[in-house]
Amino acid sequence: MRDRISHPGLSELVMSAEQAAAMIKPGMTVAMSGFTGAGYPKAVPQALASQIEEAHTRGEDFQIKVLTGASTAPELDGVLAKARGMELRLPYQSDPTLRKRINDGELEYIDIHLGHVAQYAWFGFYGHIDLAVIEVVGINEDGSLIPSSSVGNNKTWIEQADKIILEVNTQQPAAMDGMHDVYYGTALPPHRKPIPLVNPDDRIGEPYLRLDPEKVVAVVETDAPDRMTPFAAPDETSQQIAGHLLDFFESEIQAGRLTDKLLPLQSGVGNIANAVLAGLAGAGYTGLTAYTEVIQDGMLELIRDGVIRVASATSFSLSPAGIEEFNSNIEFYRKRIILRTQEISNHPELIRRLGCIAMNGMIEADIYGNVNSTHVGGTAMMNGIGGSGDFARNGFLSAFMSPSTAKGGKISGIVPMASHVDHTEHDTMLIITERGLADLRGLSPKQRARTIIDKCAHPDFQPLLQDYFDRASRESVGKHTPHLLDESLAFHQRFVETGTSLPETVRS
Ligand code: 0RQ
Repeated sequence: MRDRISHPGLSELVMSAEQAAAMIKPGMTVAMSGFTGAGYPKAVPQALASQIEEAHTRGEDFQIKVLTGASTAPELDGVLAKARGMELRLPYQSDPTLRKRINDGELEYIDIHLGHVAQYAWFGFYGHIDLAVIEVVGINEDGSLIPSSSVGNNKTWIEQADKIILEVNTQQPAAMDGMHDVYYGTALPPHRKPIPLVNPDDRIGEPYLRLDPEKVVAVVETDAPDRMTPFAAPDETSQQIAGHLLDFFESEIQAGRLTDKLLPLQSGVGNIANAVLAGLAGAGYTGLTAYTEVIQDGMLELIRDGVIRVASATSFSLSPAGIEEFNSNIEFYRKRIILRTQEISNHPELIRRLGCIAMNGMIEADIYGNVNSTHVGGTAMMNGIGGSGDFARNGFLSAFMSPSTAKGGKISGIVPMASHVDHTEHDTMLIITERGLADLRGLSPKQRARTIIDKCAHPDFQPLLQDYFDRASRESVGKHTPHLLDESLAFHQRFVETGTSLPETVRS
């Protein structure tokens, strides 16, 4: 272990997670590492959760504000949520216990474009950051840090926090040394300069995180792996959705709007994104690029097989099998993978310059193409907007994908009016379900509605949507984007009242 801590002064600060956690006090704003279940601190949050539970047993208040890169894992969000230890959380989560607390109204959750978080911290929008808890692979002799399996917002947290606790994790492959690219050229307006990245594989920064060793108050040694659930093999619905997108790519190549190298791919999280990657594997492409957030097992396979020649991301989320594959072929992957800060991986300037192809999941789309990525029934938080908005608004293409129904067919993925809007009609170009792909480019609202209802709606809901649109087209006050306001959320209200969005006449 000690060969992972080469800085003499910092090796003196090694202590237990309990001792380190005891420095975190009620009311503090604590910024932690972690992005989509990778590179989050494994020991200090658990020790902190125990201390919070003890304080609550004594009748004392103890809650903190927690900022991260994106979602973490049960050892961070799970334990702190269980202990009721968070009064505020941002910018993204996917933990079931935390989700329940958020939706029970027990804490404040702020859902933010992941590419905005670092700059908002620099603008001072989140107030003062008292302490940062950051997982690293190692500490170099000069005090610089070898980042872990995610870079996320760590640069910003390290620079902004008064005090720093480092977790040095020996489970993270030492061979990741050299794969990161930390850009130090960001500035605050009005002093910003163009970011000098023009290809997904450009290196514009440094492999290490700079550190002021004076700010470090504790170093904790850990050896627990990232908690990665292996991906399930894509189901038939996901394969059909992926198939529509791959057919679309072919037709775009035929039309001369894309080449057979496509454009840098951004792939979201979940089953469908995984199916798209699996579909690409068998589609005959070579030498593609990815400019995305997360390198998962599927992406690693595409790199191994030469389908993707280089992938840029901010997080390295691999299953145990993926880590083994990575470790066994480290020299190969080192040349083909770059991990950056999330303000660069998700930067609008770069996504627009590169012309990324954004491919993300959704909860529902309405007939005009407004997309809800976050709120079930308009009120309950699922995960968060994540990076989907960073890529959708600025990409060359933006696709949103979902099965045409949820909850065993009781809910339609296509609705008259989205119950919450994360991506407006102006940011969504392709809506895809297993039924088909709606290409909305160049269409007016009414043309979009006809296309979405025709191509994407499930047959159980298609006549209802068509009837709504027909009546709205006749009766709506404004005829540009026709709606029947008192009926526009009827699908959602019916689900709340009866457990299905289908009206009784259709059910019986
Ligand atoms: O619930 O798990 O209880 O069964 O939502 O749905 O179909 O498994 O799809 O895993 O791709 O997730 C939008 C949530 C889709 C995801 C979302 C319920 C459904 C199930 C999951 P259960 P599926 P996915 C890059 C980009 C925002 C962040 C993002 C997401 C659960 O894609 O979080 O894009 N996106 N980041 O039953 C009620 C509906 C529903 C519904 C689905 N209409 N009504 N429930 N569900 N549709 C990565 C990062 O940013 C980090």
